[in-house]
Amino acid sequence: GVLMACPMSPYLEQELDRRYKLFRFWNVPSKEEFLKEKSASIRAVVGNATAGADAELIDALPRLEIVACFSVGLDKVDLGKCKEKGIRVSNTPDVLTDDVADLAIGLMLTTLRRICESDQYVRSGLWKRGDFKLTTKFSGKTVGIIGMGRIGMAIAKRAEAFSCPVSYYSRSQKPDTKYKYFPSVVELASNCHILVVACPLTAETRHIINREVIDALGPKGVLINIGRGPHVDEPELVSALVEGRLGGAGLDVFENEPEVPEKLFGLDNVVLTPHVGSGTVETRKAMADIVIGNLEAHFLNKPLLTPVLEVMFLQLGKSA
Ligand code: 8YV
Repeated sequence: GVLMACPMSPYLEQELDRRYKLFRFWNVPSKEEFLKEKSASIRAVVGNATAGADAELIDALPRLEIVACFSVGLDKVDLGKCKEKGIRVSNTPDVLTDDVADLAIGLMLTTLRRICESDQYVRSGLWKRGDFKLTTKFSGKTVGIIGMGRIGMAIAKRAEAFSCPVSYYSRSQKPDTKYKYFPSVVELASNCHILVVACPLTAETRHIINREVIDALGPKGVLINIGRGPHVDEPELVSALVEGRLGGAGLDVFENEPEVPEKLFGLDNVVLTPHVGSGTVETRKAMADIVIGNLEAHFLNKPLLTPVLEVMFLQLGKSA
């Protein structure tokens, strides 16, 4: 059997239903009862950015062999536990990179050019009473990126097309990029106009955007978050925006989704989207096909299409 942790894709559900005994974890009347009865028949968990496989779930599933994520982010999977128990893990990299980078640029444009607010201006008839206020130029603004991985690189490439000087912070300097490296987030924030969070969520990157970073970005600075909500100390962000200590924000992710701090709703220098970075028909289909491909490969004893742990341990110079 395959256990899907939460709803994520009707197409994926349909395809998994055709191939396996699919259990929908969100539909079971009692998770405890379900695990008592069915745990021995579950060999795979399908997770995403909302729910995955934490230590408790992994321990409750003695026959678990693979956690196949319908996401590139793995923060809902206890990777240490999976490694310890020899459970394979896969994600959906690459196919979503363009969409997430597109949305990051879209948030920059909509925040600086106030596109949502000006759309409202037209719809409400206010245009008839006078022209919309002037906004802020995007082209040429300095863009600082936290995390120069696949998504960070794709954002950088796009920002370059808008003549934006790009700099970045990551754990280590990338030998193969021409972008300026800053060894700390505060230095990066002090030296850019638009700061983008594009790194994985880990214990080290939790609240990587804190009061000090927000102050370094300053009243003309704009924060873009297409990573994870917990990258940001949200109450600090909200008070900085409310008090005008930060210029604006374009946010696709939040600390406690789908809850969004209501104080943000009244701010016109903020653009809010409901975690839709990868949310296109094309990309969600491609992500689902990768999940299916990984499960099929696994049950045929073949190498996974997009393995996670194997790759991580190779990078660390260890064997999987
Ligand atoms: C999804 C994501 O929103 O890839 C990620 O890390 O956050 C997303 O693509 C989510 O997993 C869709 O269910």
